[in-house]
Amino acid sequence: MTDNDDLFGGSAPAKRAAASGRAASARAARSAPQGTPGESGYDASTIEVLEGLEPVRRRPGMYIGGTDEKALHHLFAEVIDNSMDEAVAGHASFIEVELEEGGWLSVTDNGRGIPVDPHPKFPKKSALEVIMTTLHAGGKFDSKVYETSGGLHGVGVSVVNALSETLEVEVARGQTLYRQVFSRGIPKTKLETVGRVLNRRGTKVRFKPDAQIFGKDAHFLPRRLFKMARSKAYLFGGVEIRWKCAPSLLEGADNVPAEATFKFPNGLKDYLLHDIEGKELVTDQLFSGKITKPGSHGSLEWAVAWMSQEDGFSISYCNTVPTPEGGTHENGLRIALLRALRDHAERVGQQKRMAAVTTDDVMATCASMLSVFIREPEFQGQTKDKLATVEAGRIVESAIRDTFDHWLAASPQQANKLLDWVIDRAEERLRRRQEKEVARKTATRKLRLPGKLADCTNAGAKGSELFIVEGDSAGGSAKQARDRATQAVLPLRGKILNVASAGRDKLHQNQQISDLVQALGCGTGSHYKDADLRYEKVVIMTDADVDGAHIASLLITFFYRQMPRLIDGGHLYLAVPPLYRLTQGTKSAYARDDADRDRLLKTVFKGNGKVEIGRFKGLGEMLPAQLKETTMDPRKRLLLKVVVEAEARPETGDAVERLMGNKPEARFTFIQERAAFADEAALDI
Ligand code: 28G
Repeated sequence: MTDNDDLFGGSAPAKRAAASGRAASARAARSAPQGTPGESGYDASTIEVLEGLEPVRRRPGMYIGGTDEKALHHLFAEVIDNSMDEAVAGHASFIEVELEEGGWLSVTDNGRGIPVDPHPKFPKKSALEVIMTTLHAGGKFDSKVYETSGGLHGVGVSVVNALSETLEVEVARGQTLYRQVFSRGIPKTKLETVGRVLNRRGTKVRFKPDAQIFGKDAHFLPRRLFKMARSKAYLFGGVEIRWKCAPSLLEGADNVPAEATFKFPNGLKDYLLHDIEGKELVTDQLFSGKITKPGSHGSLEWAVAWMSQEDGFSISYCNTVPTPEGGTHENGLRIALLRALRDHAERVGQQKRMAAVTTDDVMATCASMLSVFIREPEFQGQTKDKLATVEAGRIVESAIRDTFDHWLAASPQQANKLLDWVIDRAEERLRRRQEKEVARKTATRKLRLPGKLADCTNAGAKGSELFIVEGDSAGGSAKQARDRATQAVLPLRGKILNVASAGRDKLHQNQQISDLVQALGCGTGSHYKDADLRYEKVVIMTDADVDGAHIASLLITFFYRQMPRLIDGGHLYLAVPPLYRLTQGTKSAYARDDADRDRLLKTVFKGNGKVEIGRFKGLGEMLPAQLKETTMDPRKRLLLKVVVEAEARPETGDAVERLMGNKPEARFTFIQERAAFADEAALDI
């Protein structure tokens, strides 16, 4: 709201008051010059006149949070809160609320009555008129009394006046009845003396909200008013609330009587018992209490119960105004309950199990009600529904901790039941968190699959295949050619790292290798787990040329060194893509190498005219349909299984080291020894 200070005219205190409610106006006014107190202890000069009501009508939302149903009912809260102030201060014992036909609502208290003596600065105006027609002029500056003020609450009855089509005030004071009528904040009559009254005192405000502001269909809801009124009686045991509602308005409103009287000397305890009626409890006794400090500073009342089948709730109030967002007082309660339970756990040797318990565990199934009375409360939050006064937290915490200590000590059986209950809640929470973590880990493991992997949709390893493909373009063809359900494709760019000559660090830093390891899911080296392998077959699919052969040998080396059991398990295969396509008229066939080509020429295509021979430069050159037909389709393809034969085992390790290891001399020797066998085709580049 402070951002909008410039929207308000008037003095600096006026701006401040407008920004933060009546508490601010009270502070501003306390430093104003004091007049001579009159016989009632009140002098109209203590009222600092702030400003007129035009801003309220212009921007109602700034004062009551909107113009919706909630805002409408806020008018009632504002009026009844003024009566509650009078009651809590000990000057009123009852409050009457009446909803009439035609949308009129009236609130009456038997307090001292709003002062009617003339205002010194405006001798023609009464204090009442000033209170009713100026913003924030209604502060009670005597700091011995409560104020409901704060945030949107306590904006003052003048706001209600400004937003009412008509508002009538009656004041019975000094055995005289006074009356004044306003319309949209403007006096319609002077303050009139109606006559003498002998057994009436206090204030009555009767008003009809302005349809221009709230809309012509807006109306008070009996059920809502009824509950608001009743809660006030629970919150202050010293007040009686009388409810009356025109029966014609009660059609459809279930459980709202036309007339009722509320007085709850047991206050919040009764409130909570009413709220949790029929619910199964952990301990058969409530934990409730009330601390009233003389001088009415820092009083509090609370009632707490633990339910065994229900989620908990916390309802709190400050000066009988609801604080649905909690705040310092609620935090004080939570901490007090936890700390007292900790102390108890220590006494019974359960501190270890108790260590994990948090306030959330304590409150999880706890039904709590807390009401504090403090002077000049401060509120925060968007809707000013949260108590911010730090002192309130301290008062609540120390008071409740002490009393809860006693409560626990007085009934060890109950105390232990409760202790077990909260510890169970904490353990359950930890268990749930762990389950969630495991679930998330599984999820992220899935998510951490390399981006280039086109995984198959079948979940299990059984029947699924991973094609490791050379190059992105071949990868693209393979992705189109595959059977999505069972075949996954991982394209690798260029030559992969030679694991036989690279150090461990390099191995772990290599993106291609780590993509491959992640896609397989089975781990490497001593961490290899066959059960975690995500595919039944791992197929190396490279071009049918020397580069392809090199890449294949690098991959086989990787598997041999890092996942020998994958090879032993018979999971590793080489795809055999064709090198040639032979066509003769409508007849066509594929040949995987020169020998195959010659064989086909001599058999299938023998004699019948010219045979066209096409040579694939790489897998990427093949149409997806061709790739599927020749290399990937399980019904037509040829796969070579990579095996290390038992009798060749010792030499294999040796050969891999010699050919792929980091000693070029060894490789050179090998090549020299075999040079005679090297066939020209193999050197064809
Ligand atoms: C019926 C609907 C709402 C109220 C009172 C009583 C006094 C009061 C209200 O005084 C001005 C300025 C600072 C104290 C207080 C009367 C003291 C002596 C009151 C209400 C006075 C406001 N005599 N009852 N305002 N302050 N009931 N009910 O509004 O010094 S408002």
